[in-house]
Amino acid sequence: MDPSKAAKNIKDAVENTAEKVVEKAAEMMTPDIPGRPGAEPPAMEEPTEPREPLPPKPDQAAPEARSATGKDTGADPRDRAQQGAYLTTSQGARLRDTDHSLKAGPRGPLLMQDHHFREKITHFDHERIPERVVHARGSAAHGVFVGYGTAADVTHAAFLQDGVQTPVFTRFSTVLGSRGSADTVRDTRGFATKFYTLEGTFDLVANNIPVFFIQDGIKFPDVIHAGKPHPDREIPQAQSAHDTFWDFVSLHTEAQHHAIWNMSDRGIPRSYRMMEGFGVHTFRLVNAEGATSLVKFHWKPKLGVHSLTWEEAQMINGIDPDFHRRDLADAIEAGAFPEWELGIQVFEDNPEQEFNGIDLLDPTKIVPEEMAPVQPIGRLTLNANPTNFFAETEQVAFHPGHLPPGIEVTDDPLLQARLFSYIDTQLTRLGGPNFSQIPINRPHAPVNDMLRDGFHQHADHVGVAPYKPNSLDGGCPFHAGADERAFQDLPVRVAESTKVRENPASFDDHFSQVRLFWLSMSPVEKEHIVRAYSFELGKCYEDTIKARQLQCLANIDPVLCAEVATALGMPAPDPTIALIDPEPSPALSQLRGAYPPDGRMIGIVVDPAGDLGGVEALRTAILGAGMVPLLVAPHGGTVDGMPVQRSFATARSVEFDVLLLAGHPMPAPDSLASRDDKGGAPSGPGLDPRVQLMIDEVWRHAKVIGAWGAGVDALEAAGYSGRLTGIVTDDDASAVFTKVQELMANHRVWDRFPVAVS
Ligand code: HDE
Repeated sequence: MDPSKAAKNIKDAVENTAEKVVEKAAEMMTPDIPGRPGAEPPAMEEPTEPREPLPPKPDQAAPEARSATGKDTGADPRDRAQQGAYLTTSQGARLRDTDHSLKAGPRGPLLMQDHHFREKITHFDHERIPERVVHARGSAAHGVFVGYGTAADVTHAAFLQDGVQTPVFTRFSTVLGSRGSADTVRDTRGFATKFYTLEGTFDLVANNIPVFFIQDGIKFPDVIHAGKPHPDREIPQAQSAHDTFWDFVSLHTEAQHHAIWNMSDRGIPRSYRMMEGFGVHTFRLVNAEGATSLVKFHWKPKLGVHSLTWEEAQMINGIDPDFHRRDLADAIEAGAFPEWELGIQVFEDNPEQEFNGIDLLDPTKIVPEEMAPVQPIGRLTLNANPTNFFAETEQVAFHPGHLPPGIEVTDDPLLQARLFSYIDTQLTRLGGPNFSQIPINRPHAPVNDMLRDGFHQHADHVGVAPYKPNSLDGGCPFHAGADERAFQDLPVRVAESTKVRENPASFDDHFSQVRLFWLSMSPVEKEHIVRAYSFELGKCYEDTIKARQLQCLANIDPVLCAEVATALGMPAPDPTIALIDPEPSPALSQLRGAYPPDGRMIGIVVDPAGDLGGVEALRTAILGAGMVPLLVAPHGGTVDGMPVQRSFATARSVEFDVLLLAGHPMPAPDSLASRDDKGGAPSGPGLDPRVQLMIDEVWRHAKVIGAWGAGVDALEAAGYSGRLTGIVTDDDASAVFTKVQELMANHRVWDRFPVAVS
């Protein structure tokens, strides 16, 4: 054939295929499955027609358009992003070419005068800023907080009044890992919310654990240095299962309470959407009459508190290290907006600052909810994903000292230290003192400070007298009194005392509430705690450290100690203190009934060669119920016109909350162990080994399984016949889904496995 004709044929064929692929891709783009990367489906060919930048995706929002001094500019927040159809320099000059540097001839050296090259590379060289020293790994969302008005008797904070809507930005995080570390590690989670109130920004910088490792902020570098990777080899990343961590917590025993929470299922949440949040410290509220109360803040998730299993968490770290980040963004994109109620425990502001013998200034202690119920005061809904991770999630700067009138701090020595640390850290991290002028940090209240100049000053201040008193600027700005809603420093009495470096005696009890936590757990939660300590200490090298921590466990509970000692192959010591049995606090357990399944992932295994009747309707029903159906098939593309989200090669059970079997897929051509390691898994007759593996894993992880039609045969082939706990079979998909939903409300099939510890 004439070579030019051949070339044309090939070109036509490529174009036809390209068109088809694009059409197919557009068809397959169901708007309902979250995860779409752009606002519009991409064209196959590189677009050449100049046009304005694409808009953000519908699920995204940017910080409100405020001036550097908090004024609502009324501008579209997107005006801050890139504009116009043409590529420009940072000075706005249009560019002809960004693909070639300016050279002395096509094969010559680069020319120094190439300002575009220098600007592009220089900027790139400086794209990174220091990551947070702790809580480096995180993800965030925009939302709204609505006050219930129920806090009016204890605080005059305006944003808590009935029906007041306040925009918020919430960032969740792990503590120990670097910015690129995996999400589902065993760790505490940060839960920091910036309320842009009209009386000044309020930052509630909370955790998902109500107590902290240390009582005095001066120990923060110690506990963090112990938890971070070893300084010599810089391993392990984002983990507490190593010698330095257990060395510290077994010596500095006030850390034991926080440590048992980490070893419980709270250390491996299923989702940021399924975590409680705790302000940890006691705060002081003041009402309109000037009366004060002491309070602890709580966030209660609408979806309940749920966790991963340890094996799931470990597998997810490899399979989807962004699991929590993706979960939050996907849920919001799918319209399953995460919600929490903000609540307070209220205590009398007595001179001892204690409640029922519990020192309210000791951040290693809780007040059980049975003693002081959590009273709801407002609702948080996260309803938009950030438009730009760096600009918003990375640059947001929280500070526990950002308080509106009506909320004040106490003398908790940990909180007092935090009041210094958070501004200090931003100086390095965000490059100077003007970080509150970065768009995500701009208050929504008018700012009229006398702070001037500094790196990255965005405000163009007027006047000549940024000092007080002055007459040259007409005396501006003026002090505000209580009538003008000024933040008042309460005249709290500080007892006359001597300067000391010591804790009050009431801080000395390091074990009774750890025991309270242990005794409040259900048997299965106790099993998980035993497993977690056994794993973590089993990863330590030094026997001395294991023995020292076993001594701490003996001071918590003899059964816990004995079980972990057995796992470590070490003797269980006797307690060195008298063990007292406190009244358990059921509120500490995560197993507290049924919750909505919003945003859960449902894997549906289909067999393209089998009967697909009911699958399309099932997908619609799952979406209608606020969950996400993911079709899992032997290959990608489509099955019976339905888009496939996972092939057997790409799927892993840990991505799903529930597994539904709509068919009995025979081993697919790529199920050879040489092509897909998972294909080497043992399997029942005529069943793709990857499907068998998924069934085995969801069974092991106590998740609900549903099957109908040939799916029931697949279950039988896999060895799961009969009425097994948490396996639902019925004649059709909709009957199965109804029963599955009932079971899902409890998160897992808790009674699938017997427990040894009670
Ligand atoms: Fe933090 N903490 N912290 N912390 N913390 C930071 O601030 C610090 C503590 C918490 O998403 C840092 O901007 C000290 C308790 C969250 O941006 C830093 C002490 C609680 C976040 C810092 C504590 C927290 C941080 C690092 C002991 C729960 C992430 C970067 C006195 C109530 C916020 C930054 C975000 C971040 C210091 C103890 C929660 C270094 C010195 C207790 C959720 O300033």
